[in-house]
Amino acid sequence: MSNLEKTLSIIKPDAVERKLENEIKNCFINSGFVIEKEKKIQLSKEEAEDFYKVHQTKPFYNDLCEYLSSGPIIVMILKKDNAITDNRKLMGATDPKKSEEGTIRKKYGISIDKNSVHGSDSLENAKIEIDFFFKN
Ligand code: IDP
Ligand code: MG
Repeated sequence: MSNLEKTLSIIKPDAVERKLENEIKNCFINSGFVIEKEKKIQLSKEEAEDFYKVHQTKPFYNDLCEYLSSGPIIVMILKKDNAITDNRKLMGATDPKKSEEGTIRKKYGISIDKNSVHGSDSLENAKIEIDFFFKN
């Protein structure tokens, strides 16, 4: 049975800065994802804090929000069967040093904070995150 899902993906500032946008998009496309919507934006610090508010008690929260708002990002709605789980697999572990061969974070990630991509971690968060960026 099919299980068509949408997930929210972000190409983070470290990857946009290194001009990896098209290479990373091709990783998604070659793995069967359809990029349903996309836009290039730069978040304010306050918007980044709002987006990452689930992490507000973490010691790295301030650095994380500074970083996400430090330069342009590409936000995308990716569509595919089992998009949420499959995108998490394709991204690899949060820390690029621990991610598997062939994953986006293994290929392009620099460090645990500059790990090139974000992807929603659940159906519920995918809906919240898609609304965050694409609700008019
Ligand atoms: P995820 O991006 O793999 O879902 P989360 O645990 O949701 O990972 O963390 C959100 C982001 O916060 C990560 O992508 C990473 O950039 C950053 N982060 C997570 N853990 C640490 C840490 O221990 N030190 C610094 N940054 C971290
Ligand atoms: Mg997460």
